[in-house]
Amino acid sequence: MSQPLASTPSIHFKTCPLCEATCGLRIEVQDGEVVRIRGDADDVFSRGYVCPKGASLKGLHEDPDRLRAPLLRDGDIHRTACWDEAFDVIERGLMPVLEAHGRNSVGVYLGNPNAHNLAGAFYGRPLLKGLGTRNIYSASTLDQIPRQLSSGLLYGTPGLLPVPDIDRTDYLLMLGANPLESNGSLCTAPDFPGRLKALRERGARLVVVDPRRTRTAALADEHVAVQPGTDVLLLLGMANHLFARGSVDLGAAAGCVTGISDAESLVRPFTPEAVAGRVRIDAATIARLAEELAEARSAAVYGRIGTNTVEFGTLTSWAIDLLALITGNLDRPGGLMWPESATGRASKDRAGGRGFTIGRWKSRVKGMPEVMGELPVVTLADEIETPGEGQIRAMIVIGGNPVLSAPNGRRLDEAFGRLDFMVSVDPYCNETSRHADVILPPPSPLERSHYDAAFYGLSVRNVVNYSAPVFETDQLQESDILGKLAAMVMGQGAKADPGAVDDLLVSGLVDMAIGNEASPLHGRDKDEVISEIPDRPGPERALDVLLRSGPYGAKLSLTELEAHPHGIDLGPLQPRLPGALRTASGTIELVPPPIAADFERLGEFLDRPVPELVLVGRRHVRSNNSWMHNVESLVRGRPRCTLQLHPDDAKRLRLDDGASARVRSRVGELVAPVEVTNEVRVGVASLPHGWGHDVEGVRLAVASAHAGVNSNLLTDDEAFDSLSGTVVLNGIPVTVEALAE
Ligand SMILES: Nc1nc2c(c(=O)[nH]1)N[C@H]1C(S)=C(S)[C@@H](COP(=O)(O)OP(=O)(O)OC[C@H]3O[C@@H](n4cnc5c(=O)[nH]c(N)nc54)[C@H](O)[C@@H]3O)O[C@H]1N2
Ligand SMILES: Nc1nc2c(c(=O)[nH]1)N[C@H]1C(S)=C(S)[C@@H](COP(=O)(O)OP(=O)(O)OC[C@H]3O[C@@H](n4cnc5c(=O)[nH]c(N)nc54)[C@H](O)[C@@H]3O)O[C@H]1N2
Ligand code: SF4
Ligand SMILES: [Mo]
Repeated sequence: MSQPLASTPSIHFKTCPLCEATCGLRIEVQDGEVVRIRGDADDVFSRGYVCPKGASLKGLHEDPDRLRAPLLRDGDIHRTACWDEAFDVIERGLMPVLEAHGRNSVGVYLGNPNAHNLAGAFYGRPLLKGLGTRNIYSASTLDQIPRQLSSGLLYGTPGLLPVPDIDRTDYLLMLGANPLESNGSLCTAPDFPGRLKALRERGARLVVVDPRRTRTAALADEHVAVQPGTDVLLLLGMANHLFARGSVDLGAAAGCVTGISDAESLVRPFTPEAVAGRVRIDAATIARLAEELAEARSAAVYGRIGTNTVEFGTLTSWAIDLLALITGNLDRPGGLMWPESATGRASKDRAGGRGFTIGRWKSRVKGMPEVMGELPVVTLADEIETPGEGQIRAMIVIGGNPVLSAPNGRRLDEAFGRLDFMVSVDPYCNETSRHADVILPPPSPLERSHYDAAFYGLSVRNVVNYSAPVFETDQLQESDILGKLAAMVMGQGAKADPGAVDDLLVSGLVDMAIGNEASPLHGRDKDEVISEIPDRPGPERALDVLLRSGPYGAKLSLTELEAHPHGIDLGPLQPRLPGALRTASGTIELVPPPIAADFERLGEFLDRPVPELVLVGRRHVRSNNSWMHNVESLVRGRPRCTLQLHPDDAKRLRLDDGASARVRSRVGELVAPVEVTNEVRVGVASLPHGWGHDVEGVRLAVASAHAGVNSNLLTDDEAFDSLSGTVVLNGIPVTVEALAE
């Protein structure tokens, strides 16, 4: 079992890996057990903030249902096995599928936790490369791909995601985000709630656009209750108004933009008056919001899930950047800015590159274009169900629970049940992994090291923080699990040594560093560089190479980070135009052809009648997508998986608070308890996702007792943003009726 690394009692500092906020935790350990978890008051970024999830890592670590050893399917049940046996079963089950049916016959699904651990950062790619399949799916097409795609098109690389500079802004227009529950996303800002309060205290203005009066909206100066799915029209109405008034000012971006007059022509039909009825916000408000944005000393526009997982997700994201640009707020302190991640590639300050393309290949059944090397989850069930060459017959699911998190969950559940072979890398036997022939469990967050490689690239300050494991474990580290799977699919057999993948990884990264003229390691002797990297197993060496060769390489290394357990603050965000641009022209290409083409869909959308009732999601600070419901302290209290309805809708539907309602959509139906509340606007119902734990075969004692229902039985796998393939999770037309006794 677990043992403390240091003698007891001891204090450990660790970055919380559960969400994007990267809070520093102070963990007190005695006799091999966690005594207390608090926020680390000395953390350079989070300064003591912690939410209930971070504080409950003890419960997660000690959860008896959290798997400590692999599980193997034995008929309808799973039995515990040793690691060697588990890899033997994978060798015998997976390799024949690859050999008989080719590389594309094995599909991969990567879930959200991959973005939150070093194994996902470094070992996913070798595994995917080794597999050579085009059937790669991830939670990204249930989430942020529209934002990445719009950045790819505008700036030449999907890695250049601008974030709102919330600590310095004078005006924040926030759409479809609820950081008081989510703690922020694509905008890493620990203590987001505190930062919003500080924003208001310094006299800046906060406007929240959301069909629900969330806790974030309640904190704002103004709440604008938009019709779900229509933010694109609201934003275009605002841009139209500014163009028409002639108050367009590109600020720092002037001189690095092409296509501004094309953009002006594209938005010309979308006057505030033309869009008002569809967005259900009056034209005067739309015009006023635009003027406020333009007149503020600095202003940022920030959109998240409610603007990404909608029918026009990519265009909404584009319109957000357009507004920032034409109000002079792109790349300006207090506006939208680009972080400079310490593990990013050091680059010479020279604009231009190869640009960004999508659709290099298409999905087999529906011909959906690849974006960033992956195919949309909305078509995963098609690829499993439809016979023919390239049909998916086996799946590897890593840190994902698509049965609960992806649209049309029932169909996907059945599709997984039909696979010839399935591997899950997951700490739980849950709704998805219960279909697996083999479940390989990674250790708990307290038993692994951590560095937020993904989220320091989306952060409101440039920071770094590395934390060592709190406890040792005799489980395989996730990097070894993925490294071993990578070696196996490359044909090295079940006894393959994952360490060989480490060496390959480090060698490749050193080659890149030496070859990059902007890197501090440029031109150095390879063996010499490798000999300077402390020899450690797992992802640490790779992380060290990236730190040493990155934009702050002259002053950073893993050793340096280890000497600073509360993190190192590298300062506020800095302007990066034009050097950061990677488009072929070296400019911001404001109207790339796919964006222009997508405007053709908008006409029909503008004229479409508003449905009587649409469903949106919601998050709660004690929940984390589908997987933290087995921690008692987080699910205690009133059930949270309720169907929120506005009192007028409840009355019309003859539903009282607490009644059971049947909800139907095009693809499915469910029964949920009704919560009548003014929090949602008329015509909008809300149900959180990630629930529905009462299915056969899961090992989730606590979660099953607080089961809730799976809202993704209602979301539709034929409703997606056609540019990015990202599913519509918000604004699903539904009907609701009282459950007949
Ligand atoms: N506690 C907790 N934290 C989390 C998570 C969690 O599950 N629980 N999940 C993490 C993940 S994976 C992510 S991606 C982030 C997401 O972070 P956020 O985007 O901040 O998450 P949500 O709370 O879902 O906020 C989305 C808001 O959009 C609103 N909305 C719905 N439809 C529309 C629309 O059409 N227009 C507008 N303007 N608003 C709309 C919803 O009412 C909701 O308030 O949170 C992360 N943090
Ligand atoms: N209706 C609706 N659906 C949604 C959303 C919504 O707002 N509304 N949000 C969408 C969003 S933004 C996202 S990101 C997706 C998330 O979709 P997924 O990533 O598919 O789902 P999660 O619930 O995050 O599941 C994470 C899985 O990883 C496991 N896990 C936890 N820690 C680790 C680890 O360290 N390593 C490994 N290997 N596994 C681990 C958990 O046990 C769980 O099985 O859901 C999407 N689905
Ligand atoms: S806000 Fe996120 S990072 Fe911070 S303690 Fe909570 S779950 Fe962890
Ligand atoms: Mo997400």
